[in-house]
Amino acid sequence: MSSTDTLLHSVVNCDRYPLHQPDSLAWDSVIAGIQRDLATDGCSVLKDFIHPTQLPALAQQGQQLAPDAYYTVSTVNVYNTDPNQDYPPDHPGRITFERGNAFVARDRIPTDYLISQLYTHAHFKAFIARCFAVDTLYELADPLAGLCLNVLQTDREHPWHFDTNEFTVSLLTQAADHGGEFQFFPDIRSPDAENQSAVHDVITGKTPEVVKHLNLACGDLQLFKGRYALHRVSPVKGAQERHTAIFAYTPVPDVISNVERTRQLFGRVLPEHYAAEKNAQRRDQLID
Ligand SMILES: O=C(O)CCC(=O)C(=O)O
Ligand SMILES: [Fe+2]
Repeated sequence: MSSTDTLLHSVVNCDRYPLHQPDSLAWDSVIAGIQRDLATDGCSVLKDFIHPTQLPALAQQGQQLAPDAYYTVSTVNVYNTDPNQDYPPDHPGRITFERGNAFVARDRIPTDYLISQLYTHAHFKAFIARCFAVDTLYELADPLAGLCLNVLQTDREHPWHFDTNEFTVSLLTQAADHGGEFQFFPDIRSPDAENQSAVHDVITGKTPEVVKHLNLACGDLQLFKGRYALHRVSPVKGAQERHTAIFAYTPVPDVISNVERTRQLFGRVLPEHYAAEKNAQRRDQLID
């Protein structure tokens, strides 16, 4: 077994998810199931993805990182745009929430931590790419985003929003005692249609029956189309923080987040962000 396979076997539950055998029949069959979930639900949960022997280390490394998160409570709308701009009266962009989750940036996460090893592993990236039916997925070139730990303390929530990134991959490293539930409405918008009235109804609680709920455990991996699904994490209750590793990949290389968003999420901006802003191009016309 090569050293990269040994690493994979020690971190991932390879009996169930044969990442070490790309293009094998077993690999294809697991991926076919995930693609079916993504097509029907916009989301797939890979239960027990992490090898059971690693769960204590996974949680403990998250606890070690959490104090390094950028803690701030901000007023946001679903699009993470300025809610005071000129939106029409019933536009969901006018509705605001308190965003209280905190991110640990990539440059604070040691490269030998489990989540770093996974994020950068060639077999993991190839597997995730195939799940989302793209040829290649790249790590962000962003020194802060790309790999983050999302920390939700007691009474904090990550309110309704869309992601900037099309593909979202997350791993629960510590569940809350109560609350902290992931909720979503898949494919509520598409690159050609915002579907604002449905968004408005979900975020104002008029249509609770259309919202899906996930029951995640430590070590479950979640694949998700977060640019088109409206989603949130409900308020955490009880003393234990909720932690998730967020792995962001893109189908094109060299992606770096914009200056404003970087400042909002991490409370700091690096020279790479300013440099990238000069060459920024939009890939769709969605609000954001
Ligand atoms: O922590 C989670 O489960 C979801 C995080 C999320 O939606 C995000 O980081 O955009
Ligand atoms: Fe999100």
